Amino acid sequence: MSLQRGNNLFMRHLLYFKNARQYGGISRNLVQRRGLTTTQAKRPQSGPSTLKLAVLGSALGATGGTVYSLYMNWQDGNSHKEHERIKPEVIKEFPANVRITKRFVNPKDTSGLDITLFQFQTCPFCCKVRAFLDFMGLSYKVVEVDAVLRQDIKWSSQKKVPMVLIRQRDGRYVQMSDSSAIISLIASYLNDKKTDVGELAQFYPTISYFDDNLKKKHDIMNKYFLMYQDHTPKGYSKEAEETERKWRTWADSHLVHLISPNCYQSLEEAFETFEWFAQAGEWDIHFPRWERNLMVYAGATAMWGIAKMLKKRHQLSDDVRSHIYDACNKWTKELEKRKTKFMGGKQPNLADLSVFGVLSSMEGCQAFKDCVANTNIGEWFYSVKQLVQNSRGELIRERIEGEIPSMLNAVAN
Ligand SMILES: N[C@@H](CCC(=O)N[C@@H](CS)C(=O)NCC(=O)O)C(=O)O
Repeated sequence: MSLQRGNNLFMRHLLYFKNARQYGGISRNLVQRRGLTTTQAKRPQSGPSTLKLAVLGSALGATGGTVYSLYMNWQDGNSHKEHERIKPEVIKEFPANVRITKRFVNPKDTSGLDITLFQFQTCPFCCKVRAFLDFMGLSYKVVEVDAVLRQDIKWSSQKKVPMVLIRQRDGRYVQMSDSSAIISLIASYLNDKKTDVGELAQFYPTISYFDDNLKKKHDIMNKYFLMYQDHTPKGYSKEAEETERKWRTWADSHLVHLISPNCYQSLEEAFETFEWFAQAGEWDIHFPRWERNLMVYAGATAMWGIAKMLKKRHQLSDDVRSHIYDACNKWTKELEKRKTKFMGGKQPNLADLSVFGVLSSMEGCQAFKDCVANTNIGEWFYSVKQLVQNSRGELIRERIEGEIPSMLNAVAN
């Protein structure tokens, strides 16, 4: 769009320049300013003065055009002020009283990154981020946030998870929200470690806009774009980049909206789902009993209600399973068409990791079991899972004393 706007300005500039020469408007003013009469000006001119006038006219035309362009640019440059554009937050010190619940430590991680992920274990957006961090073999800390009370993100103005704090070179921490922006930021850094992660984060500001219903919304700019600058990875084609972006967008704009209506379609399924969340999120050991139960009962009831609303919003029929089966089939058909194991070819790319992450959020739910039984998603899903697990760091639980219940070890795998 900016390119088009630039072209328009260029055309306007050219037209102005052309008009000034053709109709002599500027030249006439110049003549008057220099104290000549119009009669004098109209006198037949000898060769050199006509040329001089033409040159002066052209110069003024060009200057006028440039000033006009600059004015238009200045106006365009200010138009964004109708909306906000907020840079990522940078905080001086790691927030006090934040409870790190676990760490993944990979001795092979040479990124030098110090990442803390604030998450809900089974939130599809958080699962996406973890799938990416694990696949990349990164070490990171996890703060399991209580979905109801959210004590561990009280310090933050940003109330959604996933959110990360990443240590910059100057020792401060840059805060990034939105699963796709987090993935793009870290992937950009891994591609070119020379640029500080805090500097790269500036490419992902939050902007506000108005949706179709004139409701003010916020989003992160460039969230599906990697900032390669001068270091585009070898063998990367425009087509591959675009395909990756397309399916990453699909994971966020379509696939993810099928999760809640499927996992909470009845109150019974909602409780079952939350019991799986409690198990996967290790709520029994991270939170007191009352808090764990509050999360299960309040969460399941709330989500059962919310899922009905979401079903309507995303125009899903009562047969919600059919929509998620369609989505799984769409994905596997695309792989068949491409004749590749993964969307990234022989290895998963960010689209594979995003789709895998979203689906893994419901791995313990009936909805996922039904997807595996009724579509071909299983083969691809378990291949990605294997690779993600193979490159994941070692799990170290921070706040657990005594023996870890065996069921939790099973969940970690
Ligand atoms: N677009 C965001 C969505 C994040 C999001 O909606 N997270 C949910 C958890 S699954 C949340 O924190 N909701 C709390 C709230 O909306 O207050 C992303 O990709 O990270």
